Amino acid sequence: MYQTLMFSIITMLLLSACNTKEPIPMDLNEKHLIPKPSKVEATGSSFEITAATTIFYEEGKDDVKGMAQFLADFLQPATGMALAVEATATKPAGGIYLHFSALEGTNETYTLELNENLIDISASGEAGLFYAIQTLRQLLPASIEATSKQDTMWLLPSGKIEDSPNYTYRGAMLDVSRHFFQVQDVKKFIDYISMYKMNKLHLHLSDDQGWRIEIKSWPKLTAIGGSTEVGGGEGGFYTQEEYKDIVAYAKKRQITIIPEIDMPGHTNAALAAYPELNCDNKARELYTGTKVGFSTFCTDKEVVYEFIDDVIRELAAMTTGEYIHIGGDESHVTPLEDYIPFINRVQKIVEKYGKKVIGWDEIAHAELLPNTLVQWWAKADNAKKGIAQGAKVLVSPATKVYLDMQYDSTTHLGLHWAAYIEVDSAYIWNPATMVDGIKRDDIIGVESPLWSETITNLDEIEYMMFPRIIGHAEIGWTEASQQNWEDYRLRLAHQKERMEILGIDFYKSPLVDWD
Ligand code: TNX
Repeated sequence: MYQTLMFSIITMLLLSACNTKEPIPMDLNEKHLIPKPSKVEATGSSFEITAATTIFYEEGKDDVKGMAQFLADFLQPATGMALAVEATATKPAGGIYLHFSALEGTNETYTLELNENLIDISASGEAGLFYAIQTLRQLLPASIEATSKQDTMWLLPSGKIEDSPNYTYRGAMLDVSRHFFQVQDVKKFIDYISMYKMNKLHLHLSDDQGWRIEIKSWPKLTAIGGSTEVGGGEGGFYTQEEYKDIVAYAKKRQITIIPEIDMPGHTNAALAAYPELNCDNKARELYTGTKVGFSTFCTDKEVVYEFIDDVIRELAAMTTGEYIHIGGDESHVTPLEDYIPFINRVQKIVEKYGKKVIGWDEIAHAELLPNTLVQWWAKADNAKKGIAQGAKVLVSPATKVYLDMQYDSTTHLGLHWAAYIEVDSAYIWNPATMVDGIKRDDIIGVESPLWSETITNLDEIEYMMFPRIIGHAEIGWTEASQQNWEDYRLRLAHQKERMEILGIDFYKSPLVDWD
């Protein structure tokens, strides 16, 4: 009797020791991360997040504390655990530890070291900590994305990840002019792109069909110019308060908002609101179709520049980033001899308000100010003209990154004037070798625009962006030499469950083995 009792006690002790102490083997290399990190070293064991796990942050560093709290908030819904967030002056023995350290690279560089007791997250800046958290997110079961408590073990494989982005500018663009999208949809878009370590959101705030940002000194821009959209719907606009809220929400996720006011073409909405911006002083009719290239500001009227000065002044005051986008594309009815001095003058207005200029590749016809970026979407020759003037290029070739391009001829949304872009085509290209004369050093980064002539709601946004945008994120982040389609398509398949749990309506390309 005594022996049997002792035996069962010992067995129970051993078993419970196994349960709590013996770590479960896991392989970090099987985690299928996107974007692929610079360096991954697996050590074969695992870390488990439990209710007892504390998230420590480096004492006295508010930025680090903010990220620690962000992580705790992220983990809460699916784990059902409100993890403690605590300051520490020294490296703790166990838990999750976020801190700054001087890493070689930029403030986006991070290292993530996981062993059985500790997850050590270090970066030289807040952005790096945020990206480490996004990686950690992909190391957890996909059910971490759920909005309610899940019954699972929150295990992460052990090892070390050292990671740093290839390009400093990794962005997406949302056209809120052709169809207007509510603040909550823009925030979702921000959530999605920040998951894959993108850091810029370019908002196309004005076009022929709608003016979408409140400008207090020219109120009819939104009252009239914001009152409709493609197809004749009710349109809409962001008040300055709403816009600032978007900027702040994005900033928390390490995303800079780049506002675009497209000019001198793509301006019908403004021309409908204020007759004096037209050469004939006659207000234009509001436009709800999808043609391009028919409108222009009257480039030799002084009131046009007073107007632009006011708009840029108000916009710059709400812009935390360094860039304002001035459009400049498809000004088919602005003679080149008017277009060039116009772009020259508008650049100076942007500079006066302390911001740098981005413009679509046509602006390279003008005299570019130092620091102006040329966004190459159509003509490589324009991009090269910019490079010849010392400008850097933002790479957005319509044939590769335009998210409004259809996947194939059966896609029910989108356009196909540039190409059909299947998931492989969106991934298999290199910005730095696409054409002769545009080299790695000329390029600041990559941006994927989603034009919204045919896109009317968040579901449709998701369907056109996913999964192509994930590939674009990898092109921006990962060294070109580490990119490989066969390897990528396997990793992409593993994003399926995560996208499903997030409620993302994505295109199930036949080129990917989703099951
Ligand atoms: C071209 S891209 C445009 C946009 C359209 C888009 C549709 C660019 C600078 N201009 O005005 O929305 O094609 O794909």
